[in-house]
Amino acid sequence: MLQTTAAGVGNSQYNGVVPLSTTQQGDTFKLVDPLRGKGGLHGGMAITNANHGTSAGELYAHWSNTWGDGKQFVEGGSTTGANGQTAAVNAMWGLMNTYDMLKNTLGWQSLDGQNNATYIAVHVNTAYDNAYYSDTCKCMFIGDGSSFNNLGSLDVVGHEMGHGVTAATSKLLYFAESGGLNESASDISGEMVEAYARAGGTGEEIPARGNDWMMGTEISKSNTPLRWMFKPSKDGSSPDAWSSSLKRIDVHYSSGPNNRMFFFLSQGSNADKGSEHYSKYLVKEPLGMTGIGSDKAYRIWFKALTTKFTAVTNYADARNKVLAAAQELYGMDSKEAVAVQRAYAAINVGP
Ligand code: ASN
Ligand code: ZN
Repeated sequence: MLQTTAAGVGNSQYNGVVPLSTTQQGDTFKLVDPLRGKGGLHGGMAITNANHGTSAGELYAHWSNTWGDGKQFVEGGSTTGANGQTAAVNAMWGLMNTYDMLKNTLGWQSLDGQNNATYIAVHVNTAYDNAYYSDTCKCMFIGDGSSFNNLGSLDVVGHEMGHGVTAATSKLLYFAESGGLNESASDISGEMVEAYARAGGTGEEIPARGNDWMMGTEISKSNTPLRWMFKPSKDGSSPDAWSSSLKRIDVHYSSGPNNRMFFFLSQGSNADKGSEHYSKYLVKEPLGMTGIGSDKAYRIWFKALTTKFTAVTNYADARNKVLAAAQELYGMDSKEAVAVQRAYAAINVGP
């Protein structure tokens, strides 16, 4: 049967009413976006319904092109209907914005740079409190949450898609320091998606402001993020700076110093951010520095991650390669290259 692209509307849980591209077949609409990514299992970026199983499940199909009620999925259905589509809207909004951010700002197509479509399965398992990327299917799985809200916030989807980019490029091993950098690459991705989407999702630059520099604020039921990029130690487990014991801790904690480096690179290390919520955590570093903004910071980071890092890149190697990327993009003695050195020095890596 003929399939056509149809404009749809979704009621998301965290971002209000959002536009969606859907695929119409007869009088059903699937959450397949043929405008973003080619091929794959579904012929475009798609959201599937695992329906509480652990495999990716069936594509959503529905009689209308209006999706979800914007409320947390509860066992057995959505809060006002029986379809649980809000989780699919959340996931598609994150997926669309990640795709658009990478393409419109960096010219990077899909996760692998080759524009191969990916998809996200929602309602994975029962009351599942996690989300993850699988390099086997090159797709993502998102839980409904139990101690968390639905895990499909912009930063979490951007984080998981970031794992797809890393898996297709440097392949940073998921343990020791390379694992911390892998996790940090995903946290950076999550925050850049958040900033990009909040600014309208169409620009060619990542705005300097707009994201909260905390991972998972919205999915928390107590408004407590999973990670604080500007002050990683606020979680009680992540160090703020590199040390030789970093290689022995969980990758979700050894990501902390690099997250903080990226925050400094983008926003600077001085408490000059007026009323923004993180300003109170910005102490003047020994190497006090001015940020270069998220757009430049992310271009530099992304170039290093995708063209210079290897599977065994550690913090010292990352510092040299991020610096090389800054020098290639902006010049040997550019202020951007100096900012990279200062940002890494501020987390105890390099001179
Ligand atoms: N949500 C986690 C992550 O992407 C899953 C994991 O531990 N790999 O980091
Ligand atoms: Zn991760």
